[in-house]
Amino acid sequence: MVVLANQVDQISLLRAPKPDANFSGIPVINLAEAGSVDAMIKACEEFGFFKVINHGVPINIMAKLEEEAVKFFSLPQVEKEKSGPPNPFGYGNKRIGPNGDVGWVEYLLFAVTSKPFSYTSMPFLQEPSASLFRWEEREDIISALNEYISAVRKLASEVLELMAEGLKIEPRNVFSKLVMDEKSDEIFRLNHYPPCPLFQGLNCSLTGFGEHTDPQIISVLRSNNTQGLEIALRDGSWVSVPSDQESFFINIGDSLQVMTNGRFNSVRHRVLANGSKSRVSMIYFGGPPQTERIAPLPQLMGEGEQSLYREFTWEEYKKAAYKSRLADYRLGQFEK
Ligand code: GA4
Repeated sequence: MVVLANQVDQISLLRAPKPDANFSGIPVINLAEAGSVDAMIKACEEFGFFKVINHGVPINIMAKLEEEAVKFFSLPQVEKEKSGPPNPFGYGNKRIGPNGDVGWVEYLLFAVTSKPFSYTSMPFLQEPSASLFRWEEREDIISALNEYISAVRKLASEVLELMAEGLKIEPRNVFSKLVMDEKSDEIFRLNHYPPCPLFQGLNCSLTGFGEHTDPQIISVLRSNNTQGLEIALRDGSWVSVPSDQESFFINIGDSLQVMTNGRFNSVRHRVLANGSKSRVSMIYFGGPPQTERIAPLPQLMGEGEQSLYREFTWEEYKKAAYKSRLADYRLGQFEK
């Protein structure tokens, strides 16, 4: 009976056919090159998405966290469930968010905080919702998470500063200060898309994580060498992003789209699970403090230009997001 229920789950997530061949047009931004700022702005406008190379984050920090994530996801299901359910933080399996979305994915969601947390070894992470898992005894994954999050948070801030430079607005930290603030609302997510034996060898795939945009300012994603991520281009067509375990992928979130009055595009993306190979991804979501007013920056408004959005705070937007389905166009209700 359990087996049958599992198979029905898989069938309802079935998509045909398998993802198209890799798209070769993903913008690549070389952080070690001075001239990359203009290319970054173009990528934010055209795609809301780009890949970052020469980012300065040591590969071993990425590899270590991947290793620890694989160890966690290989635990027996009952062990993993001790860290769930993910409302909103903790272990989740197949159910995404509170409104009925499902995907062929299991994950861990963490709140990131700059306030010292009671686990001395865990300065950045808040406890997942259930503590039966005894996180305080999992030193290895906790230290890998902390090391990784510190590095990626710094990278997010650097990228946001380059964006301000490219847009020729002052101060340089106009975006980055929002995610670096001690009250900033940051989330970290480890995703595991397991293989799916039922569909191995068939020319089809499963919805791993359905299409959506990220509500925050910026997201920084790193995955292992398994493909699956797709982004929507401005014309609505979907392209497959070639995996690259040594690089990071940057997503523009809805809040940055609003702050640039629609100049930057928050990218719609999704993940297809391919049936035969595990995909592991780790994503940092940089959001502002709850009370922050999200509105177009006056420095970016041309003469007579009107805001496309009515005013709202990050807290309001987040509340609305958690009432929505994954694929909803969440900015719609805030448009003028
Ligand atoms: C999408 C981006 C992040 O993964 C996330 C997701 C969140 C969740 O998984 O709990 C949401 C989704 C995300 C947006 C709409 C709501 C909330 C699931 C969902 C249906 C952690 C986030 O911040 O928003």
